[in-house]
Amino acid sequence: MNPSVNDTARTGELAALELVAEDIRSMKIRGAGRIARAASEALSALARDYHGGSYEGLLEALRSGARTLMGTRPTAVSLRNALLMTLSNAELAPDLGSLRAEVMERSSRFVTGSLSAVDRIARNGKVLIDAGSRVMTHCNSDAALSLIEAAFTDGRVNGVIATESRPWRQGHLTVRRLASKGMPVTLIVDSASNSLMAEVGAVVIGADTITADGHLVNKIGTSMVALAARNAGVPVIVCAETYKFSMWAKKGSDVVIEDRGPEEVADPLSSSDLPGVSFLNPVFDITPPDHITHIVTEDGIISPRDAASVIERMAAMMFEGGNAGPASGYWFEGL
Ligand code: RI2
Repeated sequence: MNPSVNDTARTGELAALELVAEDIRSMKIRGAGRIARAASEALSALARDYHGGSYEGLLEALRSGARTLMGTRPTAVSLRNALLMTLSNAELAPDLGSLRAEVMERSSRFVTGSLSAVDRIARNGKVLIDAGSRVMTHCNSDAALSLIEAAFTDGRVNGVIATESRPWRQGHLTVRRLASKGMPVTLIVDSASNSLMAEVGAVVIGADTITADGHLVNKIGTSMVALAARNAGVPVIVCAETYKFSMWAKKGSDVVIEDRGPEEVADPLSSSDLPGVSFLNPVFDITPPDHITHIVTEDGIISPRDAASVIERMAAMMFEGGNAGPASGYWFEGL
């Protein structure tokens, strides 16, 4: 278990993975599902391209790569689950060839499953939208937009109000995508969401993390939109693949909320134009289960109160019969 740290092949392969990590850190790759798939594929590429020739060397490179990827963005549990689903128990493979094959196979299964989960969420959840509704969405979620698009095709959605989603303005991605599909779509600033809530029949949003007690961690501003929806009696539909549920967070405050730089808030000024001003840039917030009507997963529609049962099933699957055993612990030490 002591591979050479000077293994140049290994260094090269980790350099490729570091580029993916940097794209995730800088949000060139973003969205809870996309970062999960990119991270899993980076481990798969590491396994594929490893030329060090030693089983222990590949194991250690994968572990180091997983730690690097895990350190990119702290909030979305999709990232941690993707790494574990790609690696968990892979170390039981008896030799280098089978370890490589096992990691590549697990990654491919994760990526395929993740993409098909988005389609299944759309199919499962579109029935929750009453025919001819206008809906509101916040930020840019592949899962939420897929549901909205499926409901539009069925005549359930007749228009979308999309928040800008400061500071990154992911709402621009949302309106471009929906408009390109011929959907009537209106862009608003985040602070207009309460004023316009009376005009919508449902709020449809994505998820970065769901805790065991049913709290939703999602893009900053989500809790404000959900509160406004609850006050107006508008249902809040959360679209979340099962790997967005957290085995590590019993409650909302167990989730680390990512803080990003002041330049994202100060924009279009520069923070140096504002001497004496301090900045806070939390990019996610926590919505309580009472403000969520439904969570749509690839396996069906649940109440936020049933989040723990999704987590139990996922843990049982990940650790084959619910028995994590010492083998899976290998990765947990690093993640
Ligand atoms: P999908 C995004 O985070 C948003 O919070 C969005 O709701 C969530 O990921 C889910 O995205 P960011 O990466 O997986 O833009 O549904 O910070 O696409």
